[in-house]
Amino acid sequence: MIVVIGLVLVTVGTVLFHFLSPWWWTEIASNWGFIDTVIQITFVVTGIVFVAVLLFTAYCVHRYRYRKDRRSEYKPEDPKLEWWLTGLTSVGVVIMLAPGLIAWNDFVTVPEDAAVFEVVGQQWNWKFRFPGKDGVLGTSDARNINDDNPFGLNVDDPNGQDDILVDDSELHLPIGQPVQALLRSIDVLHDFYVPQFRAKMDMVPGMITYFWLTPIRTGTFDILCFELCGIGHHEMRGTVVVEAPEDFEAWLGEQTTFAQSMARAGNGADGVLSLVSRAASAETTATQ
Ligand SMILES: [Cu+2]
Repeated sequence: MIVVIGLVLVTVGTVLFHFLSPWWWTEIASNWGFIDTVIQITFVVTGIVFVAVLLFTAYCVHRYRYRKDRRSEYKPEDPKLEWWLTGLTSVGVVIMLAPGLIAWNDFVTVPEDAAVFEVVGQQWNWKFRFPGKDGVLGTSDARNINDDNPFGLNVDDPNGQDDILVDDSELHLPIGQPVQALLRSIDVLHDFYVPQFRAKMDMVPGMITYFWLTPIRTGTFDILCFELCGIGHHEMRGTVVVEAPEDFEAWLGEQTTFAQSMARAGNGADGVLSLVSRAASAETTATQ
């Protein structure tokens, strides 16, 4: 009897905890409400199975408890019951998987009016790039990466000259505008994740992955790396500020373009000085 009461208590306790728990999702800040719905459908299906299995076990423990005058019956197969179980399990699996396929299809089908920006992941920080006035991101190559060109843009690609470089872990996005995030890693696997957006995607060296979203709530949200990427993984964090379009434009206007950053690095006393100091530090490293 103790076992029966224990099983019933675990069932009731778990269901109550699910509904009364103070730990629920953060408030959603993107158009991906359907992804929450998909997870809730999974909760319902697995919840029903969980409750049914535990209560059935409790029932059996009680109903078929040991009695001296009773013997168990040997019944290795029951085709009718097996058909029922196979059928119900299939229905449950389809209910859980089908909405996910729809959500995934939406997630990777980028609307035509989506603006584009790039996220670059690197042990252990984030960088962002927006196309300039031409609306086109310049091409890049990991082999171009150096201190003056941390994004590895192709110097002679005209599309890249006006690209806006954000060499900082704070990203800004305008509210209400669909955006496509192009994701690039320049060392190991990372994963760009903003919990409030309900959106994340792996970043794989040598390839460009993507997803899209429309921010629907202003605020400042955490960006997390969601793929264990080395000893500093836990501190690979950033922030995304969702704000009014005019505030976003103002912020964008304060950033440096690729042409400006190259001009700064290559010309003038500043450029020469940085070259000298780099040569000096190379020497120190060599003599160490
Ligand atoms: Cu990472």
